[in-house]
This record gives sequence, structure tokens and C-alpha cells, in this order.
Amino acid sequence: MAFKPALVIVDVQEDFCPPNGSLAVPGGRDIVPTINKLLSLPFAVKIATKDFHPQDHISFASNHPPPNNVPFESMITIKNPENPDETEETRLWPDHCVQGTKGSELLPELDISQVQHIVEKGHDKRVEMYSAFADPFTKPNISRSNLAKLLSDAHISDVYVVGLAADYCVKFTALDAQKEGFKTWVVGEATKPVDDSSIPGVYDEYEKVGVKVIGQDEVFRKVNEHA
Ligand code: VGL
Ligand code: ZN
Repeated sequence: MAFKPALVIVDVQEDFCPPNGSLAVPGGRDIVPTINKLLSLPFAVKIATKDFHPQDHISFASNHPPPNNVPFESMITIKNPENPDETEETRLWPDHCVQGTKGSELLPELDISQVQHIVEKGHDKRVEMYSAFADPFTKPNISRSNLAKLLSDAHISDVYVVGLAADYCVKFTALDAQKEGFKTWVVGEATKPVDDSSIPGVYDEYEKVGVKVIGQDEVFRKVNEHA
């Protein structure tokens, strides 16, 4: 199969960044210059995703009763709305990326003039959806974006993932990209985690399924070479 690379920029939104984000990832803004350099490369398609929740979303601690409603700490069990036997343990967060708010906007310094598609996710208040492809339920799946179709319609072979957060939405988007059959690369310098200590575990999961972590210089070389 011919090398046809796509760039997927995950959730580079105000709420995930200092100084004002409600769920600010340390150094979240600092990856934008690197992402803008990647955006100048001849990827076959460049896509930005947005976490895009209703105010009553299940992942917001504010929508749950005390005492198990501490943002960043409390864990809850979510049942598949169509199958109570399938469950997911998931973390609660501060309200973030609420549709129509400033916090849900992409960072203005991101060069979105280079982006062809924006994929929004997390609309369904009943489920958490870190992956930009789909929610984690499988029996049945509840919510799916158009990302897989955008990539397959463009005959993409390789997906390069960057953005926020390295240990949540970047991780699950990369794992799903590989599962969907794309050779998947995470550009390490173009992501930041909520929690630094989670990264070795994330990289172990990548290793197990064949997702590769790559440096930006190698991406510049590969994508330019094949243009
Ligand atoms: C994310 C926590 C909650 C992310 C989204 O984009 O990584 N993290 N919602
Ligand atoms: Zn979210």
C-alpha cells in the first residue's frame, strides 16, 4: 500500500491549556509551534478534533452527588446505555469543552488554515468518549464519529497523532487508529499528559499493539520524502 500520511490533531482546545483552561494540561500550549510546523508538511489530509460536551455530560464531577464527585480523583462506573452488563470505570473531570463556550474553542495560535476537517466528539451525555473514533463500548457501540470514514475515503495508510492529552484522548485515538488498520505514530514532542507518571504505561500499551512513538525530525523527513 502506498504511503499516504494523515495528521490528526487531538483536542488542542482552550480548556485543556493554561492559563485559563478548566482542565489545563501542564505545558499544553507549548506544543503548538511544533504542531504548526507539522501542519506545513504535505500530509494527504490534516484533521483537528474537538472535545465537545453538553453541560450535563456524565464525565463532569458537577453532575454527580457527593462524596464521589471530586474532579481529577473520583472514579465512576458507566453502564452501556443499551446493555447494563457492559460497564466502564472512568474518571470525573471539571466541566470542560462545553459546546458554545470559549473553553471549547481551538487555540487561536493553531494554524487551522491548514486543516481540512474538524471532527467533534463527546456529544452524547451518557458516555465518555476519549477516542476521536468512538466511545469505548462494543456490545453495542453507542457513538461513532466520521473520523474513520474521512481517513479511509482519503486512502490513508499512516496516521500521525498529536495534541492533548497524551494519557487520555491522544492515547485512545492512537490505539483506535491502529485498530482501524492505519499504521499509527504518536509524535512524542507534540503531546502533553495530564499526569507525567502515566506515560510509561501508555507507551507500554502502544508497544503491545504496534503504535510507534516518533520524533518530529523523523516525521519531517518521512513526510517530505514521500511528497
Ligand atoms: C480529555 C479528559 C476529559 C482529553 C477529554 O482530550 O484528553 N481528557 N476529556
Ligand atoms: Zn472530555
